Amino acid sequence: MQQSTLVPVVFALTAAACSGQRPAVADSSMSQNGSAPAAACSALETRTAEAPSQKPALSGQTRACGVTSETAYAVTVLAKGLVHPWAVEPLPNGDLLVSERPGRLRIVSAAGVLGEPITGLPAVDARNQGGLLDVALSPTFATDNSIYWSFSERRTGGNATSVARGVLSADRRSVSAVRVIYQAMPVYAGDMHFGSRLAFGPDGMLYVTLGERSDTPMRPQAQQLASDMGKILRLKPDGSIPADNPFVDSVGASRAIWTRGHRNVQAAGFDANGRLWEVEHGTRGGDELNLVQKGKNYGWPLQAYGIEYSGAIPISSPAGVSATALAGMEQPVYYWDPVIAPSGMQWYTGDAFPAWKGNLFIGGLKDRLLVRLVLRDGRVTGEEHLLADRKQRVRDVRQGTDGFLYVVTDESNGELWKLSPKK
Ligand SMILES: [Ca+2]
Ligand SMILES: [Ca+2]
Repeated sequence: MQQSTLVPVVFALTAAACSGQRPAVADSSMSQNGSAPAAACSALETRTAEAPSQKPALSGQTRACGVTSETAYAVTVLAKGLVHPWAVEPLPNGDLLVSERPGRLRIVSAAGVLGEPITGLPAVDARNQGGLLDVALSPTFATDNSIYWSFSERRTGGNATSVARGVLSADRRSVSAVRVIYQAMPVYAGDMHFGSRLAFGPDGMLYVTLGERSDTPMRPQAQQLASDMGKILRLKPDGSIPADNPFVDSVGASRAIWTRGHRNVQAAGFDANGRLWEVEHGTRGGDELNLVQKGKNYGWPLQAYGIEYSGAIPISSPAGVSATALAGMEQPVYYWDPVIAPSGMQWYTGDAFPAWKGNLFIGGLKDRLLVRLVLRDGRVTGEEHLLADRKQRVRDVRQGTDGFLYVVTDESNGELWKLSPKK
């Protein structure tokens, strides 16, 4: 099953990394030398914006400098024939848990042997964007083999995203003690914008990202505290509600809510400082990177960059008109116009690629590539697009215990890739 492919060595130190008066430098020095490169470099994105009249509220908020990796890596295709894989989750022993959207969970060994579907998972509603979604290991996995997964659950009158927990058997062929620990509400008869990613924080809590179900009548729910739609939730590992959630005392509110105003969040992760970030599918011209902070409002659908996918301008919001900057709502740290269609993210903390330490990797579905962002002081200072030559929709990216990056591609014949330093 294993098949290795080497990619050409890519080195920076070219005029493409930075132009103008500034000396040509690789991104690693650019991010450390205290300068502000945004004003004097070539943006990676050169295509026409969907909403060219919109201006960013913050400098460097879009179209960051193009940067080039000063590191050589090899890509190994560990598995092929996966059906719309949605999540890859490295296990402590180097094997990989992989979800397939139609409802299967498998283990691919570190050597690339594709395992049979793990039995015991409940049925999923695998239509369009729905199905088996993210997988996460419990913080206590080493002692109890507990795993969590999110999925589109068929319910009376429609469906919605749910989160389940189960225990992986010693032979890793089945899960037992399966319990749905949270059912997002309300139920809706649709097949889009289910989210979702699962991320355990340094506080031991489980953060669950959701979508707002896409259809225009559902959009206002992203702002409504009575609904889980368009929210990031914070749960105890057993699914109960932490007492310090921001809306636990708000009458009529879903007590699980951590933040609101999201469109469809399929990427979330904690950085080395324990801060939660998410990347969400925005409008046509409005994909966003956000720093997720307790109780805050991220705008959708009242505040948004971009235009309707239909081409309509402006975004139709409950108020009739959307704006790009409203009082009391958070600005994205960064946005993409045109979009990348983000899914899956990883803050790189490993030792295998020292040049990438502290960088943020994000899957890109639309242009079929892996995004690398360089950040400095909480702002994006550089962007690179990797793996575009493979022309596959990148659905998830995770760092293994070996410090390598693992990627799955959202295709009917999806693949699992390992990025390791080129010897
Ligand atoms: Ca995951
Ligand atoms: Ca927003």
